[in-house]
Amino acid sequence: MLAVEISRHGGPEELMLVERPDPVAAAGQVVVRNRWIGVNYVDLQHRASLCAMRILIAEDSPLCQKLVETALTNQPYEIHFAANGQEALRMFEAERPDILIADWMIPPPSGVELCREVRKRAGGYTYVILITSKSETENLIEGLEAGADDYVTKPFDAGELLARIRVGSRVIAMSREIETRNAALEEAIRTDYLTELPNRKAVEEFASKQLEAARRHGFPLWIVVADLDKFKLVNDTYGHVAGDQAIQSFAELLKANTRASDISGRLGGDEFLLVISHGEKKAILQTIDRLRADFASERFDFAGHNVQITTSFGIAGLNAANDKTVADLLIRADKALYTAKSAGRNQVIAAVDRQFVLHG
Ligand code: GH3
Ligand code: MG
Repeated sequence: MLAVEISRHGGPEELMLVERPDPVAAAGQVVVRNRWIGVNYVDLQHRASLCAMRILIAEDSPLCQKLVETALTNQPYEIHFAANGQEALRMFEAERPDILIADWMIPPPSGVELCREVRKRAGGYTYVILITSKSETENLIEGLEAGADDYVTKPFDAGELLARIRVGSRVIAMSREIETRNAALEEAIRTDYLTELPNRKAVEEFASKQLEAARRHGFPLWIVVADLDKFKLVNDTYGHVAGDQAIQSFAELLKANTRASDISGRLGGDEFLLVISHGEKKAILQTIDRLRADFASERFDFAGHNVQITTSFGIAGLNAANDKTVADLLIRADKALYTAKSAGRNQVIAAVDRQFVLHG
């Protein structure tokens, strides 16, 4: 028996894959336990679409509530009830259910108004089923235009409701899969493949946001450009794989020394960018010089050769009166880096008001 744990909303639920035939569960079934539904046995195929679905039911009639509850007995859904529109909206905000089943006629806001509210919210898709009476069915266009995906007419059959919920589950499962893939793609286009650091796009976007915030709230902002010294020689002498290893090692050092409020990224090649906020000049210079010294003291074993690699750094501090964009800061940080290179490399140069050599 294999145990898989999924964690959703306030506590782990348990998924166990039954590998051998069992008195109750057949092989290839997943045993689902959670606090709302007890124990259920679900085909593996339907695991993704069924076991994690959360349903919010906005229904004030006890009779109708009972009917829905009966329809969902022994089904692998998390069920929550709200007795009026206001409570439903509050629970919707807190729980973000996968499926909302709303009676058209509940104390305000009505089921249709709930639909409109739900569709205004950003975030993952919620499948909405309206419960209507015969007379409301005539106004169905209004319900569908308000954002409902489907409807059932009272008095409804438990089997029909369940079938419609299963349609919703399939739609939501697909929608979640697309959302997950989109999120992964978003992450990928902002991540450097070799180092898994934020890439140029990500780090420049972050820098722009920080610059706006720093100008608005008046906190210090520093842009640091780092470039490995004579790195082409490393590649030419020890090979590209050795070069990659050095780049990854420098990236690890950056990751370990970047605060959650800051960012370090790879601009490309052997060039990196750090965006640091809220620090005073002296502390920033010390931090960067410690990075320089730490990396310079690292020893690489490239095919039996003991190799050390140094880095040059250029720093620019935000001058709110003159720096309008990140590019303005980058130009000065690049100039400082250039000075560091021509002054002999393995040093940190800051260009704040004037350029000066800090460590040589
Ligand atoms: P300088 O001290 O002036 O910076 O000299 P340099 O040789 O480091 O010159 P430069 O920064 O222009 O060279 C960057 C080199 O980085 C060129 C290229 O061979 C190498 N490079 C770029 N991307 C990669 C990569 O992904 N992996 C490896 N191994 N090398 C790379
Ligand atoms: Mg270089």
